[in-house]
Amino acid sequence: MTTTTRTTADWQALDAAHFLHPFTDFQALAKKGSRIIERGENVYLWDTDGHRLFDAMSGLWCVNVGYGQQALIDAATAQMTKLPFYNSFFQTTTPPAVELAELLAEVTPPQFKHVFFAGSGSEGNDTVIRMVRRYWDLKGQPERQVILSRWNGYHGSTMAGASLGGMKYMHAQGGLPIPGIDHIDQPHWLEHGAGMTRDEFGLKAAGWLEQKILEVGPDKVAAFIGEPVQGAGGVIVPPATYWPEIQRICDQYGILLVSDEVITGFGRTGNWFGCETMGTRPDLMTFAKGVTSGYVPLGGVMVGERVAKVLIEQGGEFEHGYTYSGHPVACAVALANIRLMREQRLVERVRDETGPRLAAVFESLRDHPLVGETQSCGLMAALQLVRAKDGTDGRGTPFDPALEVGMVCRGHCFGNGLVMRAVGDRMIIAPPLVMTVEQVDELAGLIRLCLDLTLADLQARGWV
Ligand code: PXG
Repeated sequence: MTTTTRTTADWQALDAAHFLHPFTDFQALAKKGSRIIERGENVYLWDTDGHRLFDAMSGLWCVNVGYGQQALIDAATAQMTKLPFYNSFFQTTTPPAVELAELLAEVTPPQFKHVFFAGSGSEGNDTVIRMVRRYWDLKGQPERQVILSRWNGYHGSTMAGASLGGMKYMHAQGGLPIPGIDHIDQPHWLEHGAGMTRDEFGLKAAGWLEQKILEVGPDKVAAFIGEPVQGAGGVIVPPATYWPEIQRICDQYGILLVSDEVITGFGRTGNWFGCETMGTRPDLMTFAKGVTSGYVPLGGVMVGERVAKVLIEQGGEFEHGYTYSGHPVACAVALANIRLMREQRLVERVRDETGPRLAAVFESLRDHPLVGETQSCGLMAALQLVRAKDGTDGRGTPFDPALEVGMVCRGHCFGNGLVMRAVGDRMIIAPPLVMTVEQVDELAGLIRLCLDLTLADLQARGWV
């Protein structure tokens, strides 16, 4: 709790004076003043001016059980009272970390019996690189160093995470990627699939992995990492043919498959993990965000038996770990979060009720003059803003990117009580998994209102 009462302007001035925000143009924000979010309940947020917002981004893809869940609050309080911290180095452990490891083995696919805990998704992916290279060392193939990933994938913001990720603007700052990481194009049909059906394109895009493996040398490639559905890249749902073909290629060349489930894990796609939705059998799986619904930071890597067996039986010491690996408070909150998800059948609700309803809503939005392609998977969805809807394949004519039409739309969303993200001209959502079918309809109404306001605004500017 803060100890002082301040006005919005006070908070903005203090914020600008002292707080360097992530992924932010500091000067531009200081000029404009940040939005101060003060309170949350269920799927709603309130700012310091008392405005209510429908949080269709679940905080930052994480508050899956919604705000104000007493069971998580109680779990944190009880654990902080009993034992706020102890480490898991030096042959020690704590009961919440052990119980969470057991529960994770239960809710993840059957190949996963072990977990390595970290503090975030980025740290989890750092662990992935260390672990993958260690695995191949122990297998007697130390030359297998190269990890392949995709352009416009997102895997975090540490040196390792940003290197695995395919955001060129991130690579441009700080001399990235680090050595031994290489990228292939993303399975984005709108960008690369002209003249092909989605299924044809899915096979072609997976083929880029095989081409890259042959180019690098099959005996040098250690692993392939990808998000089942790209999140930060713009909710890009790959064609159904893509992931099974990726799995086939990884199997053929003996390459480890890593599923980055930081966003898609814990129910987001209508199964516990996105790999189940996409039909892959990953060897490693990064998680964070939804494991605690973001109430406290926790991340980690699920380690499949293929890798775990080698690390355990042939390993000796694995020289890696974080102070907060297995933090007892974070693990206690994760336990409460996963139990709540089970009690409330959240994954089943996304699969059978809210997910299909959201899919129908996004399909119906295609009648709007500004909307080209729409995509959804469970409770994540995207719509592409277009200048004109020519043709029949949903491509339409894009806006000039310099106009930043997505940001115009985003402004109308914030101004009318809706948090919806813009990735270029692609508007994306990932609402809390606790939302009801009625709230999906409420969200649909808000989105349509904001699209109408955006259209009127663009017409007034003469951009459409
Ligand atoms: N992998 C994936 C797939 C992610 O989405 C990370 C790793 C890194 O997690 P940490 O906990 O280190 O942030 C993420 C994080 C956005 C946005 O703009 C997305 C993320 C983080 C910040 C912003 O959509 N995803």
